Amino acid sequence: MSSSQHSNLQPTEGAAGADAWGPRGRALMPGGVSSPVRSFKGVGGEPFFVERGEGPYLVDVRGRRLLDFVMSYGPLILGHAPAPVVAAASAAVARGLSFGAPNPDEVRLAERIVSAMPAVERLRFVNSGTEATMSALRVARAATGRRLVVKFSGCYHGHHDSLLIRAGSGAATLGVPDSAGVPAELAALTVSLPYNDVETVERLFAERGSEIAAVIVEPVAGNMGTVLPAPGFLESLVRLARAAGALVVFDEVMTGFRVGWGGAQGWRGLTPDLTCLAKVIGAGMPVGAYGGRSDLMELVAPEGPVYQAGTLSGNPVAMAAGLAQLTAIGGPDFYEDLAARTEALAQGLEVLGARHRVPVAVPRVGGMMTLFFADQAPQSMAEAEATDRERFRRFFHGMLGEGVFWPPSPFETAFVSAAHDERAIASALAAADKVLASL
Ligand code: KE4
Repeated sequence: MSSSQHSNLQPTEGAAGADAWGPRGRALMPGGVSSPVRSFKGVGGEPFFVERGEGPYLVDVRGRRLLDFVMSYGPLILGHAPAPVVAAASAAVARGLSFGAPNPDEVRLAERIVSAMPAVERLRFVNSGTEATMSALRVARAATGRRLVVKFSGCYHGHHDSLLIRAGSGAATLGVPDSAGVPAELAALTVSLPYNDVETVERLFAERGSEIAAVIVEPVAGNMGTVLPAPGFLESLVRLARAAGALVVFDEVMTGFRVGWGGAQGWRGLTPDLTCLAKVIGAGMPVGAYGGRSDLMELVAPEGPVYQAGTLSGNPVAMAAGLAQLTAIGGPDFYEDLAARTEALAQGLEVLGARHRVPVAVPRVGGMMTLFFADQAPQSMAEAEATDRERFRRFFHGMLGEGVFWPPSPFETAFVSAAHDERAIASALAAADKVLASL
C-alpha cells in the first residue's frame, strides 16, 4: 500500500514550512532530535516530523499516514493514543500535573507491577530506563560492597557512564567506552562480554568473581536487534552470579510487559535479584522503575543509605497513564493475541524472503521482533554486525516509501501492538513484498 493510499488526511498545521522543521531543529538541538536514533543516522535521510499518532499509525506534518512498527521504541503496546490511556491521563492533567507528594495512582501502579513481576517485591519509580538501571547498579554495589559490573556487548541499558560501555577487542576485556566523556577509570569498572557466551562468563567469574557486584543483562536482547537468549544462558548467569555472591539484574525496560505479563523473568521462570522497567509501564509517559528483593530495596533512601531521588518520579499524570495501560492489558491472556500478530508478520516476512531469494532471519517473542538480512538469527552483537546492513538500509527506505515506518537501524527492535490488526499486518506484508522484490 503506497504512502498515497495512507494519506487520506488533510495536511496539518505543521505542514506549513514542513521542510523547515529539520533545519530549525538542527540549529538548536544536536541532530535536531532529542534522542540520536531518531535522526536516521543509522540509515541516512531526513527524519519526518510527526503531528499525531492513532492506533498503529503515525501522521506526519504533511498529513502522510505511516504504518508504525517503531511505536516509540516499545511503550505503546496498545497502539497510539489508546482511549483508556488518553482518558486517564487527560483526567489526571486536569487534577494537576505534579504534586511533589505521593499520590494514590503511584501505589496502584506499584501494586499492579508487583503482582505481575515474579521477582519484584518492592520498587521505586524513576523517569526513564536509564535512571532505573543506574539506580539498580548503585543498590547492587552498596549491597555487595563490590565495584565491578558485568554487562554484555550489544545490550543497551541507558546512557549513564557505568553502562555506556561495550566489549573491547576479544572477550572479558575491560570496557571500551561507547561514548566520549566516560573516564577510563570508570570504564575499568565495567566488563562487557559476548551475549550468549557462557564460557567467557565462567572464565571471568573464575578470575574476578569476588570483585563482581552485579551482572546486568537484557533477558531478551533488543538493542542489537532482537537476540534471544540461548538455552541455558540466563540460567548460567544466575548460577554463576549466585555462587560468587554477585547480584543478577534483569534489565526488562524493553521486555517488561512486552514479552508477557511477567516479563522475561516470568517467561523463563527466573528470579533476578533486581529488575529494571520502563516503556510499557509508562504507556508513553516518562516512567521507569527498579525493584526486586525487599532486603535490597530497603537499602534505598529514605529507608537506607543508597540515595536516589527525582522531582517528577511517580508523576501523577504518568502514573495514571501507566496504570490505565496495564489495566487495559489486564493480564497474561493479552499476550497470546499479541504474539499471534507478531507471528503473522514474522512468518509473512520469512515467506517473502524465500519467495524473493533474500536471506532473512526474524527472531521474535511476544510483541517484539527484528528482520535481519542474514541466513540465521544472530546470537551476539558480532553476529548482528555481520548481517547485511546495506540491504537493511534499502529495506528501511523502501518501506518508508510504501508508507511503513520500520525502525531506522538494523540494531533496533520492531514492535507490534494490539492496534496492529490483520489489515495492518497485511499492509506491511504487501509493502515488504514490493520492497524485498527490489532488494
Ligand atoms: P531510556 O533511558 O531511553 O528510557 O531507557 C534506556 C534503556 C534501558 N534498557 C533497555 C533494555 C532499553 O532498550 C533502553 C532504551 N531503549 C532504546 C531503544 N533501543 C531507546 C530509544 C532511544 O534511545 O531513543
